[in-house]
Amino acid sequence: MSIEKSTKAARGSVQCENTNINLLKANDYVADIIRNEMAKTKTLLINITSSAGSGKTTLMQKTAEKLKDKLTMAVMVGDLETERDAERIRESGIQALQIVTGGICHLEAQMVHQVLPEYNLEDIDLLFIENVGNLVCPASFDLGEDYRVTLMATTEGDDKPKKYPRMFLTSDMMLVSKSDLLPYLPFSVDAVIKDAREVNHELEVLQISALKGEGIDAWCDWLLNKIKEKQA
Ligand SMILES: Nc1nc2c(ncn2[C@@H]2O[C@H](COP(=O)(O)OP(=O)(O)OP(=O)(O)O)[C@@H](O)[C@H]2O)c(=O)[nH]1
Ligand SMILES: [Mg+2]
Repeated sequence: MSIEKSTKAARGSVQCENTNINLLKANDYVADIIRNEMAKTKTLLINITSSAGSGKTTLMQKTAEKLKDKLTMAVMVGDLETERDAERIRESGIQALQIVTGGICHLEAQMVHQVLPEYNLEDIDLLFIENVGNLVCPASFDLGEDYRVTLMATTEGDDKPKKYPRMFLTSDMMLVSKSDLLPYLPFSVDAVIKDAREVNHELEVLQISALKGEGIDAWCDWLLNKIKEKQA
C-alpha cells in the first residue's frame, strides 16, 4: 500500500488493512464531536502514542510536575488491563481516569467520548490521552485530538519509523525518549529523524528524558505555545 501525505482530516481514512471501514467512519463522526466540544471549551487535546513501555506515563508524570501550577491539566489513559497508569498519574496531583479496553489494542473516539463527562472541560486547559502502547492500531483512530505526539524510545531501535510508517505519518511530533540511555545503545538520533521525516516531512522532533529532565522544558514550552494558540 502506498503512503500518502497525511493531514489531520485524512487521519481517519488511513486504515489498518483489517479494520472495518464502517467502524472508522463511526469513529471519525465521534472524533469530530469531541473536536467541537474541545473547541468550545478551548481545551488542548493531545493524543500520546508509542510502543509499550516507551515512557508515556512517566512523561505524563513529569509534565504534571512541571505544569500543574501554571495551568489545569488532566489525563485519560487507555490500557488493555489494570488501573495502574491512572494511579501513577494521580500521584502527581492531577485528575487521571483509566479506560480499560479489555483486550482492544487502541482507544476509539467513542470510548473517549463516553468518559469526557467525568472531566470539567470548562476548567481544563490541557487534556492528554495516553493511548494503548503499540505503534499499529492507534494510528488509524482519530480521537478528536489537536495534536498527535509519538514517543520513539532509544531502547526500541532506530528503525521503527519506516517499519511502522502510519504512526509517524499521522503524528505531529516525535519525542525521541529515554535519551539518557543513548551512551549505552546502538541508536542513531540522526538516522531516526531522517527516516521519520522521509515518512512525514512536517514532523516536529524533540529529544527528551523524562527520567533525567533533558528536553522537558522545550516540551513544556511547546505545549504552552499550543495552549496559547488554542485560547487566543
Ligand atoms: N532510562 C529511562 N527510563 C525511562 C524513561 N522514561 C520512562 N522510563 C522507564 O521505562 C519504563 C516504562 O515507562 P512507562 O512510563 O511506564 O511507559 P509507558 O509508555 O507508559 O508504558 P505502557 O503504558 O505500558 O505502554 C519504566 O520502567 C520507566 O521508569 C527515561 O526517560 N529514561
Ligand atoms: Mg503507560
